[in-house]
Amino acid sequence: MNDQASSVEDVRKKAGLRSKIQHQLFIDGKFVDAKSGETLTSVNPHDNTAIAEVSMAGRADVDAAVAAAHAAFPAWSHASASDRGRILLRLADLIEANAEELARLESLDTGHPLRDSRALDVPRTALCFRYFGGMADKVEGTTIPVDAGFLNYTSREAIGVVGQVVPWNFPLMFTSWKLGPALAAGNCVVMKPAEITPLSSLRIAELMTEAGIPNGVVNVLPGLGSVAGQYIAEHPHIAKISFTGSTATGRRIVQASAGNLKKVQLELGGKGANIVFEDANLLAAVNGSAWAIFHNQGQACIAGSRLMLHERIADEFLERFIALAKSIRLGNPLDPATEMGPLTSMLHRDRVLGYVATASEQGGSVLSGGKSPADPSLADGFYIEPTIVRARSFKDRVAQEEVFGPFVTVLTFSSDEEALQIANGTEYGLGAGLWTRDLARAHLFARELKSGMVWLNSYKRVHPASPFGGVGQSGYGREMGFEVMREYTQVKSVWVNVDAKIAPWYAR
Ligand code: TAP
Repeated sequence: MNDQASSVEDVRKKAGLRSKIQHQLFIDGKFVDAKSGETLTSVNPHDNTAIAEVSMAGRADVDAAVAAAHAAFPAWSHASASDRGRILLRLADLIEANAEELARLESLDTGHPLRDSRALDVPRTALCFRYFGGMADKVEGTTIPVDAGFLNYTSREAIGVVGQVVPWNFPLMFTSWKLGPALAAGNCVVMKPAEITPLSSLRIAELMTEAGIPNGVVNVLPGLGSVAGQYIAEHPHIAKISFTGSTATGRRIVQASAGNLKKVQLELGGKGANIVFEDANLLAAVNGSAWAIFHNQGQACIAGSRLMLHERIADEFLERFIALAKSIRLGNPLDPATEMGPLTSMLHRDRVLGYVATASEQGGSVLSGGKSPADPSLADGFYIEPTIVRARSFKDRVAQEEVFGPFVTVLTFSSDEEALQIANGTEYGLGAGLWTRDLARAHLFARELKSGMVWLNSYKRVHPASPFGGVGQSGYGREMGFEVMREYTQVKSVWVNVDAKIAPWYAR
């Protein structure tokens, strides 16, 4: 880390933040130090300086949070659903009232350009809490026609204490994706943000208190995945875990959860196929494809990281696409003119650069980027130029593995059959998209793509009302919409003998 590290107060002022940067664990409605006293350093990815020393949760802190959540559960789960909803609606209003602060904090901690944090992360976070605030009293049971004389009805009940592990790529937005539905359904939560990006989740905890969330209902524990995260997955008194992150860690979570047969929901990696056909509107496709991969420096599970071009338009498309990539403005995330910031950690920047070498080793060619920018003002940050690599085969590692950076792998095809074979030729199945004017082809691909989400003539659209999740090695379960309410509730079936005529089974 750079030695120019200054005090958290200096950092706060320099970033234009009015409120204190919260850096302790949030347990039972209070901000507290970790029992061990240990901390981890949150780093500004723009210049590798320290932002804050953040308390680091250990197993004893997880135990304390689980106990607080259990104590809060009976009252929270039995509260009127509209009262729970009202707190989430108030939180959405508070997020909007503090929008600029939250946007700056998120940009400081993650490297998201401020224009993205302002236009996307913060509004989407408020939208998500508002959607699930409205959802709280819309979760209904059913009545089921069974044997004569019986009334059979179902109700959806909260599961209990749920564990949530949030990744570092969209920490603010994913905090709302996880907390919104869990709380609307009446669960209590023990959440671990990623060790490198804990600050916006802690600020949300603070705003939740202001919105009126009872103590213990939400607990936020920054800490290491291998310690606090692993223990949340193992914990015998946590009934469900919702995880977003890599497929490798997802497998570890499943193993750890087996001890008490936790319900598991996994949103894992992806290798999105973004297919441009010969009849596409090229201008729209070039712009949409750049957004698909370069937004958030490509650190998105649904990134369009395989750019598949029909061979007839490939040259013209690439000429325009490369020109656009080269024109993207890299810079300090807190500068509103910046269009691409740094990657979120040094380790991850190095991991992504490693894939440039991998591409060349397998006979691929770098068409643009592939290195850190020459600009000396960015030299201490974790920047990579928008990178376009042409692979030799769709079986090459850069066409199969999730790179998770501003790194797109170009592949070409000559027929619809070949396009489908390439698109479905990975272990992942999260998001995919296509650009075409042919309606029948568009819907045929929508049906045949092995993917949880498909975008036609657009890419990477998300909304709290629309189910989000994958198939294959991209995980199981769905976030968002009515679907996610099934994930955070369990069904009870109640039988009532109204006037059933039951002949005695043991007639005497
Ligand atoms: P992961 O290790 O999967 O990290 C994601 C989250 O899981 C973090 O909060 C992490 O905590 C936590 N975690 C790590 N080990 C854990 C364990 N044993 N039990 C419970 N939680 C655990 O990802 P990474 O190493 O940061 O990134 C590696 C690759 O994963 C990326 O290159 C990318 O391909 C993929 N990734 C995908 C996503 C999405 S949205 N699907 C998000 C992030 C990364 P700590 O960070 O505190 O260790």
